[in-house]
Amino acid sequence: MKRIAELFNIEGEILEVVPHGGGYINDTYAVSCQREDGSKVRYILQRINHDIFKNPEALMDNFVMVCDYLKNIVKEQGGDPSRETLTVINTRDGQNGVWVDGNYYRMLLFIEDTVCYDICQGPEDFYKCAKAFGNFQFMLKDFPADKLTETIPNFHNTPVRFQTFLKAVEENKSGRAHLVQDEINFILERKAVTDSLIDLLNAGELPLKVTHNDTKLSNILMDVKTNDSLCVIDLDTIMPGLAAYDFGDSIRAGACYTAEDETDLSKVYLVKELFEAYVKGFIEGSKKGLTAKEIETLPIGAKVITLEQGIRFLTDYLDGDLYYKTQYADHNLDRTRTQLKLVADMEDKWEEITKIIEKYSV
Ligand code: GN1
Ligand code: MG
Repeated sequence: MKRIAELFNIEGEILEVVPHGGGYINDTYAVSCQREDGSKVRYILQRINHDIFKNPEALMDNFVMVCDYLKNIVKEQGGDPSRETLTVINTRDGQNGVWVDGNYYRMLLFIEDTVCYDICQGPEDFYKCAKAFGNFQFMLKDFPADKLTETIPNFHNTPVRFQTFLKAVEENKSGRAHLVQDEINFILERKAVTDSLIDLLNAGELPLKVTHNDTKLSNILMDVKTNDSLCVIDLDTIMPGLAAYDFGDSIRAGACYTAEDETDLSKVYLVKELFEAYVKGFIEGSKKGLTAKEIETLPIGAKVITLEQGIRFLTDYLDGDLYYKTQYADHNLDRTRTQLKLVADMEDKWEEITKIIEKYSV
């Protein structure tokens, strides 16, 4: 990894390269360096999983375009672009990334004195995340969407995810389908749900925007000094999408006090206070950039994206764990179950959820 890190335009001597973070797709390392004057600087080195992101160069073009665009806005807003946005470190010959032995790598500046959470720390914290993701969408409102390559086509096209799932059930490559009949049936019964957001988009009721598409809690860096949200990270799936995707993915991942792979399902449920904190923060962060219909349909986003994630985990379980990194045999199944439990709980609390949304309607 040291040899690869040296291909980039980094300062000083490399002291060490160690694995970093908990992503399911790419491999991430922290690179520590020492400058001649003795001061330290760190970088993030990532191997992009090219089985999933088929065109890493195009992905990096998106990445750099969005970072440059955001840096200008942050500057205009009086912020610090080196901490509030990601900084791509080019290779020594000026590229955004490099292929080494059949793998593609990129380098970013490490943003020091920050922390990110896998599990929600409470309503106040979640509100801050919501404001950051809402503001992220606001900052990109005039970004030319047609310049972006779709890094993963149909990423949040839930009906397509549903069809892929049906195929996985039929093919049953792992031979595990008989073990998960309850989960399969739960999803089959909700086919109509998988169509609901796309139907609203196709009917022209929701606007297509530039969205982040992977707005889980751990994709926000919190500043340990100010205890505020600082920087939205993981820009690999920035593509045209719906506000409800970003809202929904955050609720899915953060509006409960359990990890994505919690096995005690009695602990997995939608926490209304967290849901409300996120609604408030997201709407404020979006600075009146959401239409009445967008706000009204946010709960649909939460349900659809949570169900979609359950579908994606179960599809991978049936395929034999080819997509997500797993730590043990039933990892994808445990992840599936938390998502489906959350969907069921959202259904139970639907009336209360929509009441919360009404409170914040424009
Ligand atoms: C993956 O790699 P990571 O952890 O940022 C996935 C997301 C899922 C998430 C579930 C490209 O994100 O879509 O929501 O796992 N990313 C991709 O935790 O599929
Ligand atoms: Mg990601």
